[in-house]
Amino acid sequence: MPVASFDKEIEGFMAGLVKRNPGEPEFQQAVHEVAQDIIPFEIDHLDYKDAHILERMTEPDRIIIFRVAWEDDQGNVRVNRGTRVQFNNAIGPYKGGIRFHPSVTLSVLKFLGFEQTFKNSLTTLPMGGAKGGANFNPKGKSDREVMRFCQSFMTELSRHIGATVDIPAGDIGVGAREVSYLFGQYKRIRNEFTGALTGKGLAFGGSLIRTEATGYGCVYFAREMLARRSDGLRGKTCTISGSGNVALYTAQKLIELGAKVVTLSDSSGFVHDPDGIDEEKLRYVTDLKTVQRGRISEYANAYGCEFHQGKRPWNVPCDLAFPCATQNEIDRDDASALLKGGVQAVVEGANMPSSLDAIQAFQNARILYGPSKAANAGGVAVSGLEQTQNAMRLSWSREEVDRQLREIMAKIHAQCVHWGGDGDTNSYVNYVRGANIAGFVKVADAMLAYGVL
Ligand code: NDP
Ligand code: 2IT
Repeated sequence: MPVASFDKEIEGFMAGLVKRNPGEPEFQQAVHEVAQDIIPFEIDHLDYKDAHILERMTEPDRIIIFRVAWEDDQGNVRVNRGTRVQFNNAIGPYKGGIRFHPSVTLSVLKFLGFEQTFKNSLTTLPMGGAKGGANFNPKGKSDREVMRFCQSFMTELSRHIGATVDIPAGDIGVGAREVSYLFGQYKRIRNEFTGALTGKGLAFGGSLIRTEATGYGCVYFAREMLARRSDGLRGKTCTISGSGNVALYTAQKLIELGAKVVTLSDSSGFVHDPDGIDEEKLRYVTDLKTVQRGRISEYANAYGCEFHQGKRPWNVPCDLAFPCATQNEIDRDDASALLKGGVQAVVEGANMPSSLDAIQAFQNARILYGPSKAANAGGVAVSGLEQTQNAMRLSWSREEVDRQLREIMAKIHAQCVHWGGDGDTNSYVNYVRGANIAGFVKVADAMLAYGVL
C-alpha cells in the first residue's frame, strides 16, 4: 500500500480515538506514535486488523477512580482524586507504577498505562500494563501527612489489586517512603503478606537493584545501541534531565562506565558542571534530593557552577542525552538544539519525554534514538524479578539481579533491531518501530487466542 494511504488510515483511526477520548492530549500522542507503526504493519498481518486488535488495545480494560480524603498536620480535611488505569492483562497481571504529582490527570495515566502494556511485553516477562496515581503533591508535606495520604489512598486501592491481579510500584513522587506506607496499609487491610507492590524495602521483600534498575537499564540499553556501531560510552559527554530516581542512577552508571555527566535538573532549572559530575558530587546530589529533599540549585552553590533557572539542559552540547524527568520535556526546538550541539544518541529514561515532532527530527537526522518503552523498561523488569523472588520466598544477590537486568536489556535491544532494522547488520535501526511492533505482537497474539473479549 502506498505511504499516502497509510497516512489516511492513521488519520481515520486517530480521528475516532480523539472523538472517544476528548481533551486527553498525552493519551492521544502516545497512541498516535504507536498507530504510525502498527497500522502499516497490519497490512501484512490482516488477522490483527480483522480482529480490531489495535482498537481494543487502546481501550483500557477498566479505570477505577476514587476519592482520597485525609487530614493535614493542622487538622484540615484535604481531598484528592485517586485513579488506577488497568489497561491490559492479556499476557500477565496488571503491572505499573503510581505517580503522585499535581499534574496527574486521566490523560496522563492513560498514556502511561498504554505505554506500559508495550513496555512490559518487551521485557519478555509475563506482565500486563497499568498505571495509577493522584493529583497529590508530596513536596512540602511532612512524613506524617504523606503517610496519612498513602494510607487513605491504599484503603480504596487495596480492593482492586493483589499479587496475581495488579501489582503497583513507584513513579514520579512515589519512592521508597511512599511504597512502604502503601505496602504497610495493604498488608494491614488484606491481612496477607504477598508481593502486591514492588519497590519494597529490602527488609520486607524488596529486591536488590530495584532502586537502581531504571537508570542502570537505560545505560545498558545505550551501551547496546552504541556497540552496534562499534562505539562505547567511555569519554562521552552526557546531558541528563531530572535528579530523581531515574536520573541519579543513570548518572551513577554512566560515571562508572567512564562517561562524563555535565547536567542534572529539577522542575526549577538545570545545573551545568563542565568539569563533570564525579562520584563524590553525585553522592552529594543523592543526599540532597533523597534525604534533604532539597533543590538542584544548591548543587551550583556547593560546587561553583552555573544554575539556569527555568531552563532545560538541551542547549548544552553533548554526545548523548538522557531525558529522565517527565513527559514532553523535549519539543521540536529542544530537538534542534540537541542536533546542533552534535548529539549522537537520545536515550529515554523518562516516559514519553520527546514530542512527536522531536522524534521525527531525531529520525530524520538518523541519530540513535532509544524510545522510553524500550530504554526505561529495566525498572519494571526488575519489578518482575522482585515478584519472582517473592513467589519463591527467597532473595537473589546484587550480581544475580544485575546480570538478569543486563540480559533483559540486551534482549529488548535485539527485539528492536529485529523489528526496526532491515536485516542488514550495519543499517539504520528505527527503534521506535522496533519497540512498537515487538511489544504489540506478543499482546496481540494473546488477544487473538482469547477470541473476542
Ligand atoms: P522522581 O520523582 O524520583 O524524580 C522526578 C524528577 O523529574 C525530579 O527531578 C523532578 O523535579 C523532575 N520533574 C518531575 N516533573 C517535572 C516537570 N513537570 N517538569 C520538570 N521536571 C520535572 O521520579 P522518577 O525518577 O521515578 O521518574 C522520572 C521519569 O522516569 C518519569 O517519566 C517516570 O514515569 C519515568 N520512569 C520511572 C521509573 C521508575 O522506576 N521510577 C521506571 C520507568 C520510567 P522536582 O523534584 O522539582 O519535582
Ligand atoms: O514507568 C514505569 O515503568 C515505572 N514507573 C515502573 C513500574 C513498575 O511496576 O516497576
